[in-house]
Amino acid sequence: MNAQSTAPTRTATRAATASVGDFDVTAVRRDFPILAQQIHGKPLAYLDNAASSQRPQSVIDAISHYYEHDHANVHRGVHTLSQRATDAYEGARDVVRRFIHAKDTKEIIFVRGTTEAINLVAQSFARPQLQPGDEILISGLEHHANIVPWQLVCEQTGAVLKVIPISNAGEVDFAAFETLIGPRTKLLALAHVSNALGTVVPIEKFIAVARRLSVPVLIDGAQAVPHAKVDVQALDCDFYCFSSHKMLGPTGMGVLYGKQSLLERMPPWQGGGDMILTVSFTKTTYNQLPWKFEAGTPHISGAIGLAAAIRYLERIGMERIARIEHELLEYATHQLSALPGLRIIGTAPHKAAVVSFVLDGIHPHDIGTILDTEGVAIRTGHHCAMPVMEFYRIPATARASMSFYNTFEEIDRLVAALEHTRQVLG
Ligand code: 7TS
Repeated sequence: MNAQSTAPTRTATRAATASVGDFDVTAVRRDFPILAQQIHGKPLAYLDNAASSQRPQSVIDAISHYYEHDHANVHRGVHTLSQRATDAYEGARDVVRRFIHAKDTKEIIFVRGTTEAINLVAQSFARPQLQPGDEILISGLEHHANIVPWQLVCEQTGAVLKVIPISNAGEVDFAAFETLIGPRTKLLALAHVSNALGTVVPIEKFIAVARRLSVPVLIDGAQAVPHAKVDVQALDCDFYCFSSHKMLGPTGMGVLYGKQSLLERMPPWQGGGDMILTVSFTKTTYNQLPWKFEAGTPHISGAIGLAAAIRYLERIGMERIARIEHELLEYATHQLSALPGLRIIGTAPHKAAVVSFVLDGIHPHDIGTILDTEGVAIRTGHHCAMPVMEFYRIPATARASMSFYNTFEEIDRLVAALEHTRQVLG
């Protein structure tokens, strides 16, 4: 009821915000062919962007163009196609470098995704230096990708995993952090943005403390890079990881940024072709950065697609994206809060466009299934953040996550579909 009574005022807001600057959401949506389809006879409302975003035509075209005209293996042949492929692959590295403002392309390692980036740092950076009793510090809102690699390395070395608690609102407890970080802390690994709650962690504050104590810092930026400007030099973190598929690019592609001085000291993680200079049965010498960490034929089309995705994001502008998504978040939070029996999980004042929620008496999986019949795609489950669910003593949440190409109308459809769910199951 409340939602219906507030809808007219929100409609006025919609009209105003649909045109932030010269942003035309209808035109933008035409760039994403997948969005213009019906699911179960209803227009698709894709609100599962935190799991994976969709791709604009320019990304699809860049990948097709590469396979149609330029494909060959990289760093190998003197023939024209191999040189073109190498130029495109290495050119993509520079696009990424510029996008996150790294100093040098040597600091940009192409990997399969955030998960692989974190595992690389755990095994190549942390493992060789960890002694029994040393500590790795993470927070209570991490994705499993920023928990399990540290548990593995702790099992391998006798190091101990320490966890900074979170508050009921879903914020990382800074005071607790200050008491937990200490002389035995060998690495601080924090999410920039929580995928399950949407919390934007004020990592600058945490990094400043770690810097004072000379503790290296890894940031899991999987949910941050697609939604706001990230400057790794300004942040002054040691490692920063993200995935292409959450930022309009292809799957199977991601980035590990690392400070050159640290990457130089780290041993290779995987061995094989491309990461060596010379190989003999008695002695092998390793390639320079960044190739030292890229064993085997890389995901060439993935890098090219990622570069195209970055160009698209830059054309729209990261500041504008952040503003639009903030409007969507505010609207969704307002409208969903008005639904009787709905509780939002994660209420930090500073959030990305993620709204996790539970509905009284209805399992999130049932919500997801009914919403799908209405054409509304959300994610339900533990979001690979089981400790977060445990903290709130719930098995799962329903999660709507927005991108700049979403509309206020789609949020209205989410709300209407939830009303319908309550009528069917409540
Ligand atoms: N870190 C965070 C904060 C994430 O949200 C994810 C994926 C990962 C790491 C792992 O990224 P990957 O590309 O290596 O798989 N998050 C989600 C999600 O929220 N729903 O599906 C995947």
